Amino acid sequence: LALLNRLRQAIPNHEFVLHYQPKINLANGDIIGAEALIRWNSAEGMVSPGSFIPLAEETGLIIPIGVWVLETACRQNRAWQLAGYAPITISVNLSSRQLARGDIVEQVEQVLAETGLEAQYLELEITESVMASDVEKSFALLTRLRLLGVKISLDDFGTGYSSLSYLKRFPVDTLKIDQSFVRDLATSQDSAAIVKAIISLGHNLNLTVLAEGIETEEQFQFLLKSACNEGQGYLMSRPVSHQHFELLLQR
Ligand code: G
Ligand code: G
Ligand code: MN
Ligand code: NA
Repeated sequence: LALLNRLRQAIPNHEFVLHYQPKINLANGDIIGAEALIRWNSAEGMVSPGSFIPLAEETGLIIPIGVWVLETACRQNRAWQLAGYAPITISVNLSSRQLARGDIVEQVEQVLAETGLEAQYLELEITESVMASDVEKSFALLTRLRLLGVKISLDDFGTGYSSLSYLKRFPVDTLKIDQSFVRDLATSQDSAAIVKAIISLGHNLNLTVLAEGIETEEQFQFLLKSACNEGQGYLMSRPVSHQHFELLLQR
């Protein structure tokens, strides 16, 4: 309860910040995007999203927090564009609860209008569990978001249990291969086979494929050879502050 009371105050107290992790074009190393990841700088120290996001989801606080994240991320991306950097896509994680509310399309439209960011430079990351909860409703909302021009990526892909027949007609642009498969690439033939299978599945469906959790040069080379399009992970960069990310854009 103490944590929950503090969490309620975190927005008014300006205790949240976003960190940004670059997404790289594996073939040429260009930064093509950034995933926004929330950090809570509470009076009692940093609290990891792994512990407060579930609480925020249970209590509904994820709704105002989600709006804050969306606004802050879009405003930051627009600021980088206005500063003259080559445009990148900003990716924001969405909880199923944010889709369940039903007004996510209006929220996104409003934030894009407010911040002046073009829809093509915003991507929403959802997990497979989102489509499992209410498929028809998720389909409808994601389709409307894509009509706005927003991109959709399927996060942690391979860990859920989505039917592959959904995927064929699911309104999605990118598959994000879950980091567990990437981590075990060198030691597990099964993981290597799964990664290759996801890449060819994605490409056959005309999707971009991104691998997350790349930590070693060996993993990087495997993914490059396997024609994975994009990558993200500590090998390239940890999630960093907006100031630090701007230094990465300058290189
Ligand atoms: O940022 P990592 O560093 O610790 O993130 C832990 C978990 O929290 C991940 O599953 C990530 O998707 C989730 N997360 C991080 N930021 C956000 C956010 O802004 N919104 C939601 N819904 N989840 C987030
Ligand atoms: O659930 P989602 O995929 O949105 O969460 C991304 C999480 O992965 C964040 O907690 C982020 O800090 C973490 N992360 C990003 N790159 C790496 C990496 O190379 N290795 C590990 N172990 N974690 C990573
Ligand atoms: Mn994510
Ligand atoms: Na993920």
